[in-house]
Amino acid sequence: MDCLFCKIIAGEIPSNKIYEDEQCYAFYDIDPQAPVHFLVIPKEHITGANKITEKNSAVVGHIYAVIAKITKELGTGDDYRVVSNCGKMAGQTVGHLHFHVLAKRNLAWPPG
Ligand code: IU
Repeated sequence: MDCLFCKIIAGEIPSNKIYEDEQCYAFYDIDPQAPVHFLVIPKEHITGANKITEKNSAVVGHIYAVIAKITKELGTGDDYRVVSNCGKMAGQTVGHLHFHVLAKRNLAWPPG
């Protein structure tokens, strides 16, 4: 298993865990880009947003529900941004589908 995020799920690489269930795992980003910055990843190894299919997509809806629950618990209000970088040009550095959640600062649009 070469995937860094699969290793985080397995506890082989440390992470600051926020939430876990049978389908997904959430942890604080080690290089935060906002006062609140965490990642939510599916436990199933999906390499990126371009590999979401009708067959494996249910976890994505679940992840958005988990994000709504976590942001409420963290007191971010209803203001947050969810980002999934796909591919090198979009800034993806880890080949395991992940959703960044950024909050508690004004976020510019468009992103860089
Ligand atoms: P990206 O969209 O693939 O660039 O996001 C990967 C993120 O994973 C990036 O923000 C890293 O800081 C973060 N991260 C982490 O939080 N913990 C780790 O052990 C590793 C990466 I490796």
